Amino acid sequence: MKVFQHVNDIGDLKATVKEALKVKQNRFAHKDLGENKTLLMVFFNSSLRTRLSTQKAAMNLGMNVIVLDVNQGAWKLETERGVIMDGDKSEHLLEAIPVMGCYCDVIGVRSFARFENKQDDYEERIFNQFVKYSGRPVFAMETATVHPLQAFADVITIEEHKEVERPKVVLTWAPHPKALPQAVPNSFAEWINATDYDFVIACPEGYELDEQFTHGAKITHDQDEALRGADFVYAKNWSCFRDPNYGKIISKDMNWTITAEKMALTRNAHFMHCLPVRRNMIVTDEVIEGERSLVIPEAANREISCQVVLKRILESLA
Ligand code: AN0
Ligand code: CP
Repeated sequence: MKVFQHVNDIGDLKATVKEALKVKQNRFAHKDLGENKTLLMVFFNSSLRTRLSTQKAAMNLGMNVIVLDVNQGAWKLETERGVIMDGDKSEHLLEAIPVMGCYCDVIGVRSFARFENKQDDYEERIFNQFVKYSGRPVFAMETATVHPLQAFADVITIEEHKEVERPKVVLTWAPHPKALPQAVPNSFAEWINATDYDFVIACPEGYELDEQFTHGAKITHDQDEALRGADFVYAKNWSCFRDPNYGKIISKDMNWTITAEKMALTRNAHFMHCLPVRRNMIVTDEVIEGERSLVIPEAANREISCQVVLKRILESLA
């Protein structure tokens, strides 16, 4: 595997989840695979889980790890070609990327949507430059439009906790004070669409996601209707995808917060969120602390999803 960005990049999802559960049973079984191989993690944005779980996964495979926080200590990077660089940016991405490639064997990139230009975000301008110019396999640690390591961990978590063969999974928008990317819900939709689960997306009008990810899922603007009979409730805020409001907030409706009353509509559903989460905006204290909350097991599975991805990449280098 040379690029990891979409569910199709890992081949058969069922078989890959099986592989993940096997890795989880013995996470040091392949500790020689990464010997003398170096992972470079490049962060344009903050992280807690991705930063720690990706390092841990790499260490389980015997890799060395270098972390670069682009906005702390590195030169400020220009990303547009053709710009006269007379401002505060000392270096261009077009030199920085191949230089980074000199010092490592695999690169992980975190680069969120900037919401300046929808086309730039949805063409994955930053991530694709790493693919094109680094000369190394590259995987997404949340890019402008996707967060596949999270979605993969979420599918593993659902497989581990489902109580019926074909669970009803609800992805619901919830309110948040700041504009957030669509990457997490995009990938969640893409990966759940690759399973045979009953999948419903609930969001206020105007918050519909890009159909390239949601295609095939049921979409409703009635959260209560979506929650009825749900086995898993996956809450997340995102900003608008559709024009003319791309990257903007058009609702902060607190009636969409996941409360105990909302969870009572479900079939004793598990609560899920990728974290970080704003309590009592997205979800109440009571629900996130409740015994059906899976937020910590989801985070724990980030080590596993990443280890499977790194294993595939290392196997293709060998
Ligand atoms: C990010 C987002 O919503 O995409 C990262 C989530 C994993 N969240 C925030 O910026 C708060
Ligand atoms: N869920 C997730 O990716 O968290 P971080 O932003 O802390 O990495």
